[in-house]
Amino acid sequence: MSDPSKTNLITLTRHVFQDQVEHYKEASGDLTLLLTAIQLGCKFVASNVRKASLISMTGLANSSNVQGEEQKKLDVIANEIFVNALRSSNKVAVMVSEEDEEAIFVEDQYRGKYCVVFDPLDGSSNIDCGVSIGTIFGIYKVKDGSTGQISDVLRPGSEMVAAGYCTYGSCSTLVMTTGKGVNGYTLDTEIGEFILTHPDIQIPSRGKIYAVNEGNSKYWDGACTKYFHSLKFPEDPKKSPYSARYVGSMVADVHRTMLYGGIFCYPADSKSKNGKLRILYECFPMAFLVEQAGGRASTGRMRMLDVQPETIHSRSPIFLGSKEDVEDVEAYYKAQA
Ligand code: AHM
Ligand code: MG
Repeated sequence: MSDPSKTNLITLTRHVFQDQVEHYKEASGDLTLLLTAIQLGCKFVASNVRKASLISMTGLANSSNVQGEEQKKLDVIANEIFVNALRSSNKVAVMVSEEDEEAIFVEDQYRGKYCVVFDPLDGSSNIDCGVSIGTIFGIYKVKDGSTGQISDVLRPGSEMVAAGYCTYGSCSTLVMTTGKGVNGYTLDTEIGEFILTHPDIQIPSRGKIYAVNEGNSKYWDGACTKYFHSLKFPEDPKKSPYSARYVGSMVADVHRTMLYGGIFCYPADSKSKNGKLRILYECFPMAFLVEQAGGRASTGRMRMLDVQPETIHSRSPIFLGSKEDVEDVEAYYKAQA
C-alpha cells in the first residue's frame, strides 16, 4: 500500500469545499468556485512572474496608475488576468483593484453575489530583481437586496467573508481564511494545484523580528521613534535586541511574520500622513488573516478591521503580527495621545 499522504492530496479546492459543507451544511459551492478563479489568477501570474525576464516582461508599461505610480508590464498583465478570471467566474458583482481608479461593476449577465478587492501584484519595486512579490485579496458578500454598489465594498474589514495572499518567491504559497482559521497551500507546479502544506497557521504571541522601512525614521512621530528604539535597545539588560528584516514586499514581510512571529509596520509619518498602504486591498486582508491566526492588527490607535474606509483607495498606518508586539506599539501611541 502506498503512502496515503502522497496519493490523497488535500488541494485548496477540496479543503475549502469540505470546510463549507461542514460549517454551512448546504454550501452552494459559490465561494469555492470564486476561489477557483482566484487560484487560476495566482497560477497564471506565478507563471508570468517566473519567466518575466526571459520574455521581456520586466520594465515599465509606459503608463501610470491612479496613485500616479509608474506601472510595470507585469502589474498591468496581472491586473488583466485577475479581472478576466473574476468576471468570468460569474460569482462577482464588484471588483476593486489597486490598478484601476474606479471600481468595476460586472455586467448583468456575469454578475454574482461577491465583491473582490485586490492588489494583483504587490511589491512591484521588487519585480525586476526577482525578489518575492505577491497578490493580496479580500472578499465581501453584497448586502441583502443589493446587486452590487460601491457601498458593498466601502465597509469595515470585519465584514469580509474571506481574504488571502499568494507569494511569488522561491515557491508560491496561497494563504487564506474564510473566517475559521488560516491555512497555507503551496503550488505544486508539476500538477498545477495548490496543496495544503501549512494547516492552521498560528502566529507566536511574541516574536523577535521587526519589519519597517527604517529609511523613513527621520519622518516618524515620537511614539514610533520610541517604540523602534525600545526594540533595538531593550531596557532590560537580559533581553536581546530584535532582528530587523524588511523585504519591501508586504506579502513577503507579512508571510514571514505569520510563520515566525514579530511585527510588520508601515506607520504614518510627516511625509505620508496616512501611511502608504491601502486599506481595502492591503491592510484589511492582512489584518483579517493575522487576527484569524491569533495575532493582532492595528492602526496604532484602533483595531485595523474596525476602520471605515472613505474611498476605495484610502490609506492607513498599520502594525500587525504577534499580539504582544502589536500591543506594545499601541501602548506607545496611547502614551503619546
Ligand atoms: P505597491 O502596491 O506599489 O507595490 O506598494 C506597496 C508596497 C508593499 O508591498 C510594501 O510593504 C511597501 O510598498 C514598501 O514601501 P516602501 O518602499 O516605502 O518601504
Ligand atoms: Mg500594493
